[in-house]
Amino acid sequence: MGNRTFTMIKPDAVANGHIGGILNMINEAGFRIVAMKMTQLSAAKAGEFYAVHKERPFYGELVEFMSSGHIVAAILEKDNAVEAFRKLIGATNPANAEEGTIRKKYAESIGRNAVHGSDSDENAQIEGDFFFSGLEKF
Ligand code: DAT
Ligand code: MG
Repeated sequence: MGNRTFTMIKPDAVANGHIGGILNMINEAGFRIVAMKMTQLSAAKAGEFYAVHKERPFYGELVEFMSSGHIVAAILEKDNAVEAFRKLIGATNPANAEEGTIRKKYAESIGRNAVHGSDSDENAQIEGDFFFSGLEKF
């Protein structure tokens, strides 16, 4: 068993019909999907999820966008999952994302950038727990 990371397919990618394409890239990269659900965040929940960014100038825009439509939340497993998944998604700004990354292929802009990926093992645990109960994470 590898370790775990947390991802969301963001409202832009869901609305644009890219759930299947993104899940295919995740599978092709060797991640096991441990848990997955489609849901929509309230503005309050989106604000809580991104609380670490609340002093940043883009926070209001980020919360509005992330609560604007359905998202797909998932816990993924692979050796070195956090780092491997950050590599697969590519740079925050798709203009800087490498060829072959999810954001290069699917992101519209730095704000509407198709996917989330946890930035540490600790945050992967916190973020997975935000969406999934213990019974859902097998
Ligand atoms: P990442 O999602 O690559 O971990 P982050 O944690 O720095 O990036 O920021 C969280 C999200 O906030 C990011 O995915 C999109 C949005 N964001 C970041 N920087 C932004 C900016 N300069 N303008 C608008 N949105 C931004
Ligand atoms: Mg981040």
